Amino acid sequence: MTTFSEIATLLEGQAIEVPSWAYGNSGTRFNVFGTAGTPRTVEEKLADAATVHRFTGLAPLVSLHIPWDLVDDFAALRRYAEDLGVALGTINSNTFQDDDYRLGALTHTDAKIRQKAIDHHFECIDVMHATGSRDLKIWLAEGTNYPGQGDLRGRQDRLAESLRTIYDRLADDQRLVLEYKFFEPAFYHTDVPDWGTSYAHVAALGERAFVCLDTGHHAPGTNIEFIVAQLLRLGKLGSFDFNSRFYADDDLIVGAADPFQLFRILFEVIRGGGYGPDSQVAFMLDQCHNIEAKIPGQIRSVLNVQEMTARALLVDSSALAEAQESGDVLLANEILMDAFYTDVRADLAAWREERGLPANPMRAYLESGYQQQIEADRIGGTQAGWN
Ligand code: AOS
Ligand code: ZN
Ligand code: ZN
Repeated sequence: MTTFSEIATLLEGQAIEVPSWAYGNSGTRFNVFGTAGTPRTVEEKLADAATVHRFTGLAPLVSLHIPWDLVDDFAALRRYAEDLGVALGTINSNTFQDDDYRLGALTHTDAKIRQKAIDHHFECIDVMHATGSRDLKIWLAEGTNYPGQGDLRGRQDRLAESLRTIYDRLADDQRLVLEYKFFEPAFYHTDVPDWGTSYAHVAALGERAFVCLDTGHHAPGTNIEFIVAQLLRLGKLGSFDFNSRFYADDDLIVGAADPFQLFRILFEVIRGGGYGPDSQVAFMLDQCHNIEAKIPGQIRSVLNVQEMTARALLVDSSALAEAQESGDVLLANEILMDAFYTDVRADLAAWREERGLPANPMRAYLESGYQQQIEADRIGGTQAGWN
């Protein structure tokens, strides 16, 4: 059995990217609840994200969404973030809130609408130059609701052409990550429904195009860690959108619904070389805190990722390989489960203290007075949300 002290240094440098929209209001189509202290501006979202990083040491990057986080001067926003101790990360495009895209954006039959969606991505790339972001993340809400509504094949061809135009606009140090989702908002077919479709497109684009795996975007029962292993094997896993789900795309706190699944995913990430200083994989959260407090919700999330990373690092990989090769089914399973069942919370608390971080970031935040301060300060204005 590997011990915690053997993996302690491997936990250093873990960087989780938090989404700006996690700090704004969100909800379901039934209601969006407002909460006291919710940011009104991008700067206030960054301040909250920087607070998560200050208490955990785990979240040095903030992912932005265009147009929700549109500002006049992104270079100034970058300096503002850096002064707070965080950097601006992935830029997310949005082709799902414009009436023009009712029947598609990058796949639309009308060349003018396709060009409008392409131009939006060009704008995102301009933002990336100012923010210093590496990744352009594309999630498409495109698809159809009824059989026969669209030409499935023609839509793929138009998508490939639009993606090519966007990809060719990227600078040499920028990447495109293409997210897939099996349904919603379209209910019959989705144009990028699965990792295979995303892989086919990014493989055709070139070496700076990758797949984004959102853990909530699969049919129930899907073996997500297998997809992780396969994409890493192919060199095409670019990023995660971590969250957890009970039913569909629930966007709940990562590790809340199924910590064992998160452990299995992280084990394959480590096994496949996706973890550590040389990794190409961005560990993003894609979550919404509809009813719970948002900053503690994000603190809990990054701690859950760290905890399951530590447990996955504890797997005795040489003993596991030996058991696998000798065909010892039960021993191999036991070795994996031993690591999963190891409670690392006390070790992680000590690890944090040694590094000048609070042993219990959640409690330290609640006692810090930050929440009371933002609730007192953020009066008036319009609270940020999915707009
Ligand atoms: C939508 O279901 C996806 O998960 C996207 O990543 C989405 O764009 C994100 O939640 C907000 O930008
Ligand atoms: Zn996502
Ligand atoms: Zn989603």
